[in-house]
Amino acid sequence: TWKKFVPKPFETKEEFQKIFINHVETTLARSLYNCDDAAAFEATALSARDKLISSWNKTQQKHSIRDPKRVYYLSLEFLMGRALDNALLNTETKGISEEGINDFGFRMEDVLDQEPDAALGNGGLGRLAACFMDSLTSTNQPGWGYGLRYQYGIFKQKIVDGYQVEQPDYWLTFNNPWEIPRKEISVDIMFYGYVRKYTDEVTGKQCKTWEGGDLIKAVAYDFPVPGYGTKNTNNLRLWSSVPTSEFDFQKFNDGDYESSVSEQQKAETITAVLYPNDNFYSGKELRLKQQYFWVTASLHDILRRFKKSKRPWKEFPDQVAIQLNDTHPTIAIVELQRILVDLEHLSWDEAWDIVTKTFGYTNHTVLPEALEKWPVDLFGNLLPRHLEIIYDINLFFLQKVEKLFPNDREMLSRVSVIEESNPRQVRMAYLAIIGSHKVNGVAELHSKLIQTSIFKDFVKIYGPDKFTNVTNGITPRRWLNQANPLLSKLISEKLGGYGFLTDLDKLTGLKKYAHDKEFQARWIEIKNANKRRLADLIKSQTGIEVNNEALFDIQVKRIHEYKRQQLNILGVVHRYLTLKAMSKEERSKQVPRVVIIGGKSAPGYYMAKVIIKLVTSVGAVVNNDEEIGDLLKVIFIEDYNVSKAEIITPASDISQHISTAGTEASGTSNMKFVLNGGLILGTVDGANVEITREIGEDNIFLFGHLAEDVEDLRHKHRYSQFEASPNLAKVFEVIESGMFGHPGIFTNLINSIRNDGDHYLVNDDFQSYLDAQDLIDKEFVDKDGWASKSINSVAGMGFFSSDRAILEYADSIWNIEALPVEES
Ligand code: 26W
Repeated sequence: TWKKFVPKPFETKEEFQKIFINHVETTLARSLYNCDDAAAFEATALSARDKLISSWNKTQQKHSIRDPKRVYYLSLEFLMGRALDNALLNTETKGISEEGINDFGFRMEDVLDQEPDAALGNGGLGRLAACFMDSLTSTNQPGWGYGLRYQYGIFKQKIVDGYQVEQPDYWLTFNNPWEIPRKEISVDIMFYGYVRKYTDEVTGKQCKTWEGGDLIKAVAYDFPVPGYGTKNTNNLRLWSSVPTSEFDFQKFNDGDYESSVSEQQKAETITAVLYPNDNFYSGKELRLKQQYFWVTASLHDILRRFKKSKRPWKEFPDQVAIQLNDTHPTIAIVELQRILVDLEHLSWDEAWDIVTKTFGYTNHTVLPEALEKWPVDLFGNLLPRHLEIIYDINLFFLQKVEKLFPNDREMLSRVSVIEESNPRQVRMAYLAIIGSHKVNGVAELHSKLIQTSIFKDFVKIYGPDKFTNVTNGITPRRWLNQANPLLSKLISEKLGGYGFLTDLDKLTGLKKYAHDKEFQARWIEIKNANKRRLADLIKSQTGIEVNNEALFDIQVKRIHEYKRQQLNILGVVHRYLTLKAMSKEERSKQVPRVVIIGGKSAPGYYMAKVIIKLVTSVGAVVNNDEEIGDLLKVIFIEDYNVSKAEIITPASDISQHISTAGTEASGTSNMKFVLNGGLILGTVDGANVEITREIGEDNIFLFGHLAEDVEDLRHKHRYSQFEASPNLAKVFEVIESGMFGHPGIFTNLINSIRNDGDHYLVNDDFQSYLDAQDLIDKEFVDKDGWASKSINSVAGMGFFSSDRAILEYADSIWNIEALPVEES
């Protein structure tokens, strides 16, 4: 029968080798004798992909038959990183495939290293989406991700002369074994055009239609998302723009063949490049085009699937939940309303009821400069009908507000979706709130802050139940099992297997070993091995050898003033001055430190680029000071990305999460570092607060002012003289003396603190920061004490699994249920 010819996904080393060779010889048209690491990567990936596609098919079939309610996660960013190691580990075939390729003379490490990162994101928001995809599958949720298939991911960072230089990340140079092009799944998307009124012949009603615009085609590419401990495989669908096959025949006939083709070529620019801003809004038309293009293609796909079920429209929210990852996909609310009213001819109220029951909105930032606002003219030109619908949504909303708060005109102008500024702007966050049934922040403190500050009026209008918190999480598959196989193995020995990878609360079982000397010794040995792995990376990238005994102090994240890498490096200068002032004898008693900083600045963010230059300049002096030697090294890690994070995260003794209180919505790398046995130096901000609650306040080094103090401090800065904390004054003095190169380079950075209001409270928190660092130096000397803190911390991290986060969303926002595909 036909079944005989269906190749079985491999389960043994020999089966793997057969499939591998088959891919080398037929798919790649090579032979084993002519197979380099790159080809070995491709063949291994294709073999793993075969396995995933088989479970992907089973999952999608089951979903088609059972037709459960599904969630669609709309995110403009998915920072997936590499996929091969993750796929092998999640399907529990890494062992056999490793043995398989070893026989052929390959080393797994080198093969895995061939894969380019899928870096389709900026930072926290994009990586969260990637962790959520892993957890959606691993907890068997019927859920898809929808995003854009950028041809260029986040730029690659080079350091030239101490400065950041950006290079394009064209990640699709070689075949991408993970993507399945679905050229047959395409949607035509319109831009510009005009709105036409007409009378419906049957009902006699006044209707509107949008027409006459430019058309661009969206084509689907599917990426299988493997889960751990499940037969389910979910789908991530990314859209790519291509010209429509339609042709401007007028131009063609006029003999202007070339320009009619080149017009069409412009289509491809829509998904060409990821915008590299993190937490900073810049109102570019192309960005709005990306948003509409992606949202519309995705909605079209979702509606097509719903229509197959032949259910009435009012059942749509029983079948479909759509989550908006920040405001970037907010036009989906308007587009769904447009489809239901203009094309499906539902009444406004029926349509709006469906819309609001369908959407949920997650806010990821309170920074005012990050909030999306589109100029009304730009918006109306590109999407004329959508702007009209926004006006109507706003009108009905304001009528409701007026009823609730008669005579409060201030309130009306405060909450209006249209900001009456010059130019007038559409406030996307307000639109997202009005069009959703739930709005959530990403950590307790953050959720409380948005309810009492930027969205305060909306809490009054809708009541508190519409607003909720879902604290972020991270996937323990990638961030423990994959990044730190040694620790994962040790834990599995103590807890009797790898069950903690799908039930992270099991980690509490480690508590009883926190003071066990033998266990501590193994724990420390693993930390040391991970530090050596990072030291090798540092050596190969910078040529600098670091002392493995030193305290590894790491801050890796996007460079941003609110994240305060400037506080870190100014503290390093203070440490350097302190060491220089010591006698030889005193110096020999100090704890050696390697300070590691990494991260990208947005290309147009001047101050962040100055901070990078200060870090590299301080490094250039300190690292070559023979008197200091191993006591202090300052390393800037070039091009921080997901695959480097997998090496960096397990290697920290201390990591820094030192944002000005109230500015970091959650942070997720804080969770990754603690899960890998590093301790935190942090402010009382974002998820640091909950981490403290879960692991105990003795296991974290907190410092600095609280969020509730920030407003008063900023106010004070405006009205009184700047008084530098004495230690900061000394640091400024040596920088200005030229100790780290021409001081003019750093003038604006120093001025932002000294003369321009110190918005991020660097001076206010400086001494408290130094005190916390002193405490760290003291405690690090007690190796066993440190190890027990580390073990107890890991034991308390169960809460921060992204599985927990996904189950909270599933329960309280999406109302969906797990649907596992059983073994067949
Ligand atoms: C429009 C420009 C823009 C681009 C990206 C504005 C805002 C963003 C993101 C929402 C910024 C972001 O990544 N926020 C981070 O989200 C993480 C996941 O929830 C949190 O852990 C971080 O604290 C937050 O900064």
